[in-house]
Amino acid sequence: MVLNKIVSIFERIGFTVAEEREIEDDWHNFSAMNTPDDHPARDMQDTFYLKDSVTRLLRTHTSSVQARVMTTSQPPIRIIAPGRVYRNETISARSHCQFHQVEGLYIDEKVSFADMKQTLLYFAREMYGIQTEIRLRPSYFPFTEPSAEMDVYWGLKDEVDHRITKGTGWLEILGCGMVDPQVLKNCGIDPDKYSGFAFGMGIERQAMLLYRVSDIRMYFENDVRFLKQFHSAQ
Ligand code: 2NL
Repeated sequence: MVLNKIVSIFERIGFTVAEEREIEDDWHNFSAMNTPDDHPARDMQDTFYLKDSVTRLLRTHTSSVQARVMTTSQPPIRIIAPGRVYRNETISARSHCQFHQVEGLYIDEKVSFADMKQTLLYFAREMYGIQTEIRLRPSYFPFTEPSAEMDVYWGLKDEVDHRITKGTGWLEILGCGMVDPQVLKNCGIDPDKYSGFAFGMGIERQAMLLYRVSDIRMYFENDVRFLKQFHSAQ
């Protein structure tokens, strides 16, 4: 199973799994993560709110898990948070309103961007093969600064490779960055003493790449002819 594979790669380097509720409040999902009140992600169009509620919602990412860990413990923190997340989106071959995500968080004294890059290179090589090359492109997330997206070199062996990499040979697999000092402060961690990195990835997306599944909707239709092709390692 793809999630088990991801989890065991990070467990080998000292990360532990953290799990939490799927129904969250807007503070843990958005405010703690530096997403202001007027941010479009908070809109009803993008987020499922519980009936007659303006504060209770289905979590849109598992950062809320990490917000809970940060507010209840002090560094060193080294966790991965897998779980189901929800977005109020139009369903297509590439995106669904429910999917699974793994986020990671590492906070300690003197954690650097180089630590992040080396950790994610290790992950990419364990996941996609020991020869895998990565590149980091500058990006933006409200909760990290600086932020980046990581691509792996997929190659251009056939027509499908050309299509999924848009002719570049590179494929985006995750987003990452140094935790914004304001996020640490929001959660009661002293940003003058501690720094950290975080990352997030869609699990269905990793599985689509590993097994060359072309349509994310296949995961939720429960067609046994599709599901039978995958056997859990445990
Ligand atoms: C993506 C990008 C990301 C994070 C998630 C995070 C969590 C905490 C603090 C700061 Cl507690 N950041 N999470 C950071 C960068 C990217 O996800 O593309 N996910 C599917």
